[in-house]
Amino acid sequence: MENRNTFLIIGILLAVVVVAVFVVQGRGGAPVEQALESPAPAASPDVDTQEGTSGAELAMMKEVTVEGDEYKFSPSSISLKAGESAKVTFKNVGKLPHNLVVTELDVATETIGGGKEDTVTITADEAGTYAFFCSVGNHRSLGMEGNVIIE
Ligand SMILES: [Cu+2]
Repeated sequence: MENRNTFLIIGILLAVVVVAVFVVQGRGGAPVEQALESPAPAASPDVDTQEGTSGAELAMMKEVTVEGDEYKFSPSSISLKAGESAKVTFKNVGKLPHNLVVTELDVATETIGGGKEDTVTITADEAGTYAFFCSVGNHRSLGMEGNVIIE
């Protein structure tokens, strides 16, 4: 009978010691340290995008819009300086198909229907006056012509 009581007391003491060890460990600073070690926010990516040289050149390129209608261009002249390039957007504001052609400068838009547009680049090398016109049917003789004037 005494042996059993002794074992019981030893068992209870062991249990108390185990619980005490758990409590002490639970108070350890480990969780706090982890909180302090949260990763630094990732550096924001460099948003300073570099535009290619071509982008910068396009931005500086002169832009001209020419409207085509039955049977005229507006404006009917495009002025450029020699060595300059221009982005020419041809808008067909009429009902019939039209285009814009500069034979001498080797430039031609697509033939486009009413409401459509097409863009071409004209590079002016030599000074001079170069006719542009619509090559559809007899549109040129009906008035669809103008001049690219390079100075
Ligand atoms: Cu035309």
